[in-house]
Amino acid sequence: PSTKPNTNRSVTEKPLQPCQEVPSGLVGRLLIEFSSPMSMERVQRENPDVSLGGKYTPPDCLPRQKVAILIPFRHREHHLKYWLHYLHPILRRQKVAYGIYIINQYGEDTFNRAKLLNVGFLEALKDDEEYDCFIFSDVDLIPMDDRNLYRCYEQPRHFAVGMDKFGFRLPYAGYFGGVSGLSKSQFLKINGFPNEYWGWGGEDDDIFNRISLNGMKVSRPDIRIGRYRMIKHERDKHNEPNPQRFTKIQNTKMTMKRDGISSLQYRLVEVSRQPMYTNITVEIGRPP
Ligand code: UDH
Repeated sequence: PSTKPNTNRSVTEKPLQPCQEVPSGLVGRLLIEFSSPMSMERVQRENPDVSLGGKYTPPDCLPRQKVAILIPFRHREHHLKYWLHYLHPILRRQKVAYGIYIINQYGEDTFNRAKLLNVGFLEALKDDEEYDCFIFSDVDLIPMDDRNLYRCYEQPRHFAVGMDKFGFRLPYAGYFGGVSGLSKSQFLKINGFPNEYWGWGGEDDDIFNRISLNGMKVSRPDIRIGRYRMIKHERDKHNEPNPQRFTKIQNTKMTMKRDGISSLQYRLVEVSRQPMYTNITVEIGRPP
């Protein structure tokens, strides 16, 4: 008979237990900086347990949720490297089962953050129908504390409560920008995000309105824990402030029924699985 040790987990080990509500390996406050150069090779080297497409599952416990992290994107490769460098290790310590999806707007027409995120919701579910939690993150926002747990909650979650550019304070009570998260059912209850906000601004307020109008309430981490660093940048081309945003957010109650995930139209250009993320390039049209 063989004397080799039995390495088959199912024979030698107890079945996996559910992951702890608050994981034990968290470190708390983190040092986040963007001055040392970053490369995708380094990110790959330091995250060997992330599998193709930017997927990860904790090896030592059963995760309670499956989280798709969706990032609206165009021409921000430099920011993406830092985001992946910081977030993969944080999410691993948080014992999250996750996949990272970059939703890349094709062409040079006006940017549309919320429509890209709607696309991300459907495309992530096409990739893996088991996702039950969706976290929407700007590519330039890094959490400064790993106790800010990237998962879904009883109520829609706003994670980015204290950004450095706002003096680590919530800029206004109804702010829902930067990083947010909704369960699949919360997202569907509000008919997803609006598709009709072209250019910068307003779409996050519209989402906040959708949540309130549907009888839900935003939940947030403690201000001391929900701190973020933003990578400094100039305004992008083709993402000018949208002058219609002030009137549009007055009309969410009327528009949300027809404008949302139910009315989403787009043309998928390419899905490409990179080692640290899945890239989804999509044509979403242009403002009328
Ligand atoms: N995004 C892109 N490419 C673009 C535009 C936006 O990837 O061309 C994504 C990216 O994930 C970004 C998010 O959309 O983090 C939000 O866009 P933003 O970073 O432009 O919005 P923010 O409010 O900045 O952070 C507005 C411009 C501030 C200029 C300040 C000059 N000092």
